Amino acid sequence: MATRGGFGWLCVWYLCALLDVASLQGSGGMLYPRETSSREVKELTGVWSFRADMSANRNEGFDGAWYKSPLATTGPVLEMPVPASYNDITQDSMLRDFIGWVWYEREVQVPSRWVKDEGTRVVLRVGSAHYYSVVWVNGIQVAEHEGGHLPFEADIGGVIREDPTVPCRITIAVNNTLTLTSLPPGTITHMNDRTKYPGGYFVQNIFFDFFNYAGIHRPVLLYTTPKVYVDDITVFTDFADSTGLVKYKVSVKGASSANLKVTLMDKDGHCVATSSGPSGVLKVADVMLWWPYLMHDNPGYLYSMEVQLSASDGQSTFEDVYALPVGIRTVNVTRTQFLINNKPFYFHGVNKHEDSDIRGKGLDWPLIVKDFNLIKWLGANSFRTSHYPYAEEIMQMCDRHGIVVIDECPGVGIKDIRSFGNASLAHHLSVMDELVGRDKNHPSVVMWSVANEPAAEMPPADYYFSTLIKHTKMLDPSRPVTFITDSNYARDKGAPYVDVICVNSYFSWYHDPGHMEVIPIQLKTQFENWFGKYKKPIIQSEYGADAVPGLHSDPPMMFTEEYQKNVLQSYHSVFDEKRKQYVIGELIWNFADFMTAQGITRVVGNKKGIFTRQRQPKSAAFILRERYWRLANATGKLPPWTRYPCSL
Ligand code: GCB
Repeated sequence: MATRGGFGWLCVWYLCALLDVASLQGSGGMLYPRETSSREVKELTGVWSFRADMSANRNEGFDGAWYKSPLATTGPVLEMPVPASYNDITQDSMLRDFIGWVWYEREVQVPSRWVKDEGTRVVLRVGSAHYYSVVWVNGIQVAEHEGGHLPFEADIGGVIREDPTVPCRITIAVNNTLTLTSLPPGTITHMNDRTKYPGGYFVQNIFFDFFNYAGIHRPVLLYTTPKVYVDDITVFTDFADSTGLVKYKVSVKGASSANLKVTLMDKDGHCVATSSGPSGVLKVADVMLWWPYLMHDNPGYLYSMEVQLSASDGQSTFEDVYALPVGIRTVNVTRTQFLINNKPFYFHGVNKHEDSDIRGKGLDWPLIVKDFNLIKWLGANSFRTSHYPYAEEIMQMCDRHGIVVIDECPGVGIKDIRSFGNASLAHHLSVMDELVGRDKNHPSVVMWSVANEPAAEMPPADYYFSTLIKHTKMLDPSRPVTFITDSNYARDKGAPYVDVICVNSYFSWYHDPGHMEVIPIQLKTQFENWFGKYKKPIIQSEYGADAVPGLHSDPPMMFTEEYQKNVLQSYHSVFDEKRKQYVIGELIWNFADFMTAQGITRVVGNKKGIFTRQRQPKSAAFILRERYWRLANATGKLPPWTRYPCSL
């Protein structure tokens, strides 16, 4: 991790160097679709037609070309909400546990001015679909994408203009099968013993601990841009004394040259800096830095960077406008500290899942806003996107509220040696390209996590992780990189390459169950081993215990609220000792109970939440709340009105 140099040209040089390296990545941008004076957005949220392909080989949809005609003409359809996982919407257990292709379809009335104006690009964007998707418009394939959790899009202007009289029919086939090379990986086992299983019986094996929800999880949209348009923006920020620096690079598509005007506005809409051209540095006097929640009395300060493009193709003139929220802050790591704006930052936060009743992993605004309210109530300043990238809308909330994010890719459950091969690595690298491409401009994102608890003791892991981590640093030299390891100290391959060591451990739960008295000694040993060997700061990236809400016992027994509470408190006393040395954070597992596959260790899901799945607090939530506000008061700079126990 590079450290920030002095002000002036050194700073500018450093930012330029960052930008040149970062601009090496992927060809196309994935700017979040925003309405501006030159762009319109049409959400396709609502009820779509749906059918799961229950045929033995799951291929009837392709054999019968279900995309060629309205889905209802090829068989019965269900009504299915988008966005949502399909698994918990019906009463059919076959659909809940379905593996294979499902088909979604809806018709859209595209505004005629979009169709008539040949100078308008009409783009279809899928926020995420889980995992492999093929998209057709009016029977013509327009996109194919591998991987859930990340957006993909296609310019469909040509297709809809072929026959403007027909409504635009969008068909999306989504396959949730996990393979040795997908992320997360999985395997399929065919059960061929006819004395035990019916013909054609197969199961999906997964190596991670959350329900394999599937479907179209995030909004599907149509949006427009002019034919010549702002395709991507990359910003790196720095500051010295009271001057902020925003080094930017804008990439344009549709023309070889364009005039660009860049204006940075403050929150009140006042222009604070301007520039022109595809790259440059905006200098902001009396800068308002982006600060984390509870570290400053004005957290999450965002400027708006407005990029105005004008270009001509000889016949017409095109004008495009895009407004990107920009937070000015720095991130650095030393041997023992994590610095935001050169001040020590201690992560007191949570691990989450995108998970809720009925919706599964579908984006749901009431849930998102409730979760942010709970995070703030708790006094948490951060979370980790365990175990996959979260919705862009959530990242935007983090920017606005100053919630710091460790941004994790879906590299979870890499346990089979065959998932360390070249094809797996190539896919993992391209997922990192997509993730960094999508999230690089979020000030809330302070670190990339490339994997969770891989079987890093396996021989190919060293090459795999050194390549992956180097690649991620090449994509974004401005942020530290980590992978999440577990308490098995043998799994330290990769640790030499990371900037921060993140360790998950479940003492007195998966090891020595019921023996909370071993926590202090085992936790101290864990920290001393890792720091002793690598001399890098450490985050306790997971710890916790299951608690069935309403179950009590004293003395505490496993699965009761008292046991969960006491486990947390035993960890906390060691954190308090080590955070004065090199422990830079603690993230509880988990924010809320969440659904898992059925199994003998899970009673309708994982119960390590400090909130229930319905977001009601268990006893542990109050313990954590007291602690987090105490930590915030000790490590942050809080104005009196935010001091615990005020109500928010
Ligand atoms: C872990 C995993 C997480 C699990 C958790 C548990 O180490 O990273 O995905 O849910 O433990 O509760 O077992």
